[in-house]
Amino acid sequence: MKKRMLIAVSSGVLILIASCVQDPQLTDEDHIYQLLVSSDLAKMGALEGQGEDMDGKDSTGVDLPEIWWRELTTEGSFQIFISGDIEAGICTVTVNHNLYANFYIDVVHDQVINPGVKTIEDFRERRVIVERTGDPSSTPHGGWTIQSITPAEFSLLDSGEQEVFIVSMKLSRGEEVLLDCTSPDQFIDIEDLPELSEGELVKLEVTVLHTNPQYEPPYFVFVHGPCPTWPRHLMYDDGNFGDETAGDGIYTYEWYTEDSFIYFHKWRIAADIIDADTMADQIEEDYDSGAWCIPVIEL
Ligand SMILES: [Ca+2]
Ligand SMILES: [Ca+2]
Ligand SMILES: [Ca+2]
Repeated sequence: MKKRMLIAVSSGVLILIASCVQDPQLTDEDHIYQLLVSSDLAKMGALEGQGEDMDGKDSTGVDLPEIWWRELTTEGSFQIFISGDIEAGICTVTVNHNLYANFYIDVVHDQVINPGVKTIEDFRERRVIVERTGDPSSTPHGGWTIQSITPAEFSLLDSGEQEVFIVSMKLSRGEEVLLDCTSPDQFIDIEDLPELSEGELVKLEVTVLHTNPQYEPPYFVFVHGPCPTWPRHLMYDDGNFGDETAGDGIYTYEWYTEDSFIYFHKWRIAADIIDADTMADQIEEDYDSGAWCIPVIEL
């Protein structure tokens, strides 16, 4: 099986720093590392939020687990890889922060929480453009600031096992498109990140891919964010919840923003696909999921 390897090509600088550097003469690499490790814009979350009670079925009567949730066990070290010319004062940084978690799933509809556990080993990656915009000697982080970011992409560490993928995510508020992302490599200027306050009607539309569908439906799609009551909800392609066209492959969830986060301090919105094979039982080690996650500026 193919294991994903840390990206490390010869043209760049790989930096692995376990703790804060004490040396007063910090290098630019040190400053950039500390900027990213301390920034909410570079963090990637763990999609731990729980979901609404589906009573075991979606709106079309398809069986869903009685309950499921993810629980972080440990995170890998925060790793950055810098490419571009640091001397020129602008560079692209790839941030990797692996995720080790448990996927608790209860498919026995007996009104008792008696889940099985599946292992999650995820590779999370985000790219960030940083620029030196301030005086290196008198501004934080040596004058380095974050200019733009890609979505955080969650994929399986064992990439050969992955069959489900997010393909696009679009967030809108009425006619206003707040985010239209068609690639995990798409940079979003931090000035253009979605800005939301509580009580706004927003809609997330997502397209996905399953490379080897075995079930009907082949997968389930979820939104994580400041959603009603629970921070996680099922997305629909059946004409409900703001979905414009049933069965067109665009999964939708429309909601009034609400501060439902239990685990998180900062708002973010994620699109999350889970293989139906993963959801069909609570005993097989067959966790398969992919997600994109973007920070949201809370007004
Ligand atoms: Ca149960
Ligand atoms: Ca649709
Ligand atoms: Ca299975």
